[in-house]
Amino acid sequence: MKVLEAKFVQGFIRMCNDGWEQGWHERNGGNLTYRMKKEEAESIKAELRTDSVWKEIGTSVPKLAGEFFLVTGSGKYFRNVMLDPEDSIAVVEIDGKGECYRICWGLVNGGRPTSELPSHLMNHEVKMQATGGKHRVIYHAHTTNVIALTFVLPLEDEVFTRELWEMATECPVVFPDGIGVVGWMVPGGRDIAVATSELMKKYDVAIWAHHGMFASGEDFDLTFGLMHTVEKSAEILVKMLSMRPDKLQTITPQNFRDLAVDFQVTLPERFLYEK
Ligand code: 2HA
Ligand code: ZN
Repeated sequence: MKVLEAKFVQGFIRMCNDGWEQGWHERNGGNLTYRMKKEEAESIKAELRTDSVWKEIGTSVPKLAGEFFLVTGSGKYFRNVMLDPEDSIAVVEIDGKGECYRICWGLVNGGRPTSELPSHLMNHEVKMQATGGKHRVIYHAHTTNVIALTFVLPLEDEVFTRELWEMATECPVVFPDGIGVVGWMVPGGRDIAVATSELMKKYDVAIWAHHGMFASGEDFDLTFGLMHTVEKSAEILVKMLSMRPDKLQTITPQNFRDLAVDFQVTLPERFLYEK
């Protein structure tokens, strides 16, 4: 099968465009990676190169040895992915040790996989283990309202989780485990990758202060939907805080406990503190 005709490739391209249309991908902002199923990699094998050079990932992901990923390119614009996918995205293979990658398809005009490859791959490794292989998508976006909130809320998992849960009833059902937050760090390197992947052991979402968000999920719909839900809730919080700094009424800790029973989710008590 042609790479561009494969359903997972079309889903990937559509998600890039969805993110662009949301306004989360100014210039070359954001990145997306997908861990391919064995049969998906097999289905496009005829079109994959095996002669490109192995390059260092910049970190070690031994559990991802031999996996194939679909990734956005460094310096590439989400805005262009739909128009020219072969220029903007790539299929990469991880070597037998989990230390190097090589480009097997795409980036036809040159370039490298996303600058956040270390963070993406470390998150993939953690989430693959934590979910028994179910999670396949890692998505990084520059979500406007979440970024704005990192200037005015304490950078604590409990505060972000609780405030975002309160802004929309669906939130505790969509992300019952909560949200992690890392303070400002230099992007692109191993340190921020380690900090983010630590949070991903507990959560499906991590916020990078003054930068954006990382989300993990099983497929494109769930992962985009998660990012969208968190950012929508952040938008409501920004609007609420702009109208008046205090709430006249809200969803209470007991309301959350009642919701948890009916929707059969476990909401950790550490997020249901008295204010
Ligand atoms: O430019 O979003 O974090 C890509 C990025 C880096
Ligand atoms: Zn970024």
